[in-house]
Amino acid sequence: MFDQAQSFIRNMHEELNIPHAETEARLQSIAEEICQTQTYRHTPEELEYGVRVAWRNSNRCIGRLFWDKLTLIDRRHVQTPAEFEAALLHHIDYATNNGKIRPSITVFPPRTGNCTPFIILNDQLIRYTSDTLAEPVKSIKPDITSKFLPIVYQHNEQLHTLALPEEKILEVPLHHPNHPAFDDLNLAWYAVPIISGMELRIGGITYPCAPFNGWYMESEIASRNLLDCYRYNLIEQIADSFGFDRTTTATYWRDRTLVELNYAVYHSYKSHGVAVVDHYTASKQFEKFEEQERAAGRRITGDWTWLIPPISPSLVHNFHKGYDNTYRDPNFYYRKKGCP
Ligand code: HEM
Ligand code: NRG
Repeated sequence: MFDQAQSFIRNMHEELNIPHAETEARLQSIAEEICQTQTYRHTPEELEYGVRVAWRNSNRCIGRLFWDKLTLIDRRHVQTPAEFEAALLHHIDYATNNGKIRPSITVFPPRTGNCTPFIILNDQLIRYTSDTLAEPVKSIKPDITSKFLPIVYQHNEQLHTLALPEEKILEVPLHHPNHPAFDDLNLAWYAVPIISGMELRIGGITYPCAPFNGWYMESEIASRNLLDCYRYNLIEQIADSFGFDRTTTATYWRDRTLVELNYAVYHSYKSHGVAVVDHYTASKQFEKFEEQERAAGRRITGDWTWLIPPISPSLVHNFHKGYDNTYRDPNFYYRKKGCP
């Protein structure tokens, strides 16, 4: 643990131009703390820098230009389910901000030894129910009828559920500026993606519960969530609402549906006052991030297979270059399934 702590503290102090004497003193105090307690506590400044660099190091994320604007909500002191639930609802409120979404992360207590105070089983705080998805949840809590999945979390080996108050969840009705028949499908998506199934690692400390959010890129909803055949699988209904001829592939009805749906999602979020980015702008922002990192003397890492957008990938610069997919800490990792 000390080696990882040392590497984190040295990088941080070098980047922030902290005097050498302070670095040595901090390392000495961490060494003593680890000797006495088998762990150490990040200062609020270390935690803030750590979460921001974890985002900067997220190889699959095209949104990293804004890495140093991430808001940290420090909830390492939370002990009871009531405090935990209040903190989750606060995150939803603070991040949503009536549509002017604030990239934020709430950090709950770290793992110490074998003890994990809180973990969330949902992969995002806000997710829709469906008949099949709702079954396992109903077996735990039969009275759940909400359109959103309850949050299921573990605390002291016990499972708890938190039903989300619907009025707290901002949603965007989907419409197409030129196709009223599309509006009649009455589709909608939630405003804020809040990833809750990943653990955060900083300087040898693991935070198994640290939900974070930014805003959506339009293609996450339009190209993937609504069209993937193993997701909502809506390509035929949506193509029909646009009036495309589905009798032959030669009409390009699938491709045209994908483009028009991305256009509809983007304009629906914009006209509803909810932050969203189109894939072309996101890619330009990522190019700027690459330049910024180069200028700061850092080598950027990335995962090409995730960085290219699932619409017109060859029209953006990412497609035409390679990325080094080495994982550097601080970073976010999937928790092993079934293992706190
Ligand atoms: C993945 C965009 C903010 C960390 C992604 C993906 C997109 C994206 C498009 C790929 C998702 C997929 O294909 O399923 C954005 C945008 C943001 C943003 C537009 C707006 C600010 C953030 C923030 C963090 C973050 C604030 C962390 C503090 C990640 C991570 C992944 C990811 C860890 C990989 C998730 C996984 O492996 O499942 N992001 N992101 N992003 N992003 Fe971001
Ligand atoms: N594709 C997923 C969300 C993954 C992360 N995307 C972001 N993250 N935009 C989906 O729900 O469609 N973020 O922190 O903003």
